[in-house]
Amino acid sequence: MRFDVHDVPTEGLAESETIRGAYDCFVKQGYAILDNALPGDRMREVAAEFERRYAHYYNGTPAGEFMEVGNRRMMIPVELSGVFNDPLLFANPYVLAMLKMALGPDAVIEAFGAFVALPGAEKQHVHRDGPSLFDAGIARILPAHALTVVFPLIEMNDRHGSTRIWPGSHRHLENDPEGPNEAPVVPLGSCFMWDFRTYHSGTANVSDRQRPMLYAVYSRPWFKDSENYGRGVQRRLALEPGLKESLPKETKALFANV
Ligand SMILES: O=C(O)CCC(=O)C(=O)O
Repeated sequence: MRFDVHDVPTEGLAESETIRGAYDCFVKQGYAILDNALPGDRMREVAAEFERRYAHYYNGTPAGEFMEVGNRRMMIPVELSGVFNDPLLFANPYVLAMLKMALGPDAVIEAFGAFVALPGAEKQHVHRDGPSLFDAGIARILPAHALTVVFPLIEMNDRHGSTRIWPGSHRHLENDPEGPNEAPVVPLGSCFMWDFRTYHSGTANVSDRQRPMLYAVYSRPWFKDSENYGRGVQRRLALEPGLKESLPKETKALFANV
């Protein structure tokens, strides 16, 4: 389900009906889409800078810190500097309000980077971002311990590809790939968030353009994603020197583990 936050004032978000509705959807369906969480124009600037800074990863032979996450798909670190050093991205007020509800007041940022699906990328394997915390039935009724938020840098659609999601699958121990699923259209300025346990998969990119999207992972403060970063290929977070110190108290708290 999607929630348009365009006219939602950023004060008192914990009481906002829209944010409460999005949180309810996140708890029950394991995902939510927030439309107009950022100005589309701002995201176009970010997308242009992304191309300038990171196109060398996918033009020619990829080199540097990256992980292959499927056929013609990669995950790369994005340094929070320049245009990426923008609290609208890593501490978006709407996302922050959802985080506090889903992960508690001490939620931290765990990782930041980008997924890129190159032209011709086939559909990705269905996966969740990490295993259950416990190998027991209780795992599926627990509240979230981590979540992923993506910000498309090109519209997610059936040509560029999108992220197919299996609503409610965070409450299942195994996923039924034939079960109800959807691959939403997500424009620039919207963000798509899912519980770490929710099954999902990037769909094929049948266009001739690469499809980058920024991702941010947030978690409860005691959680460390050793599944995706344990191999030590890629940094989870790369910050411009002095970034943390420059932030106001509430935002700085997101970086408590850095
Ligand atoms: O490319 C996508 O839409 C999803 C990527 C993803 O979930 C992953 O690589 O873990």
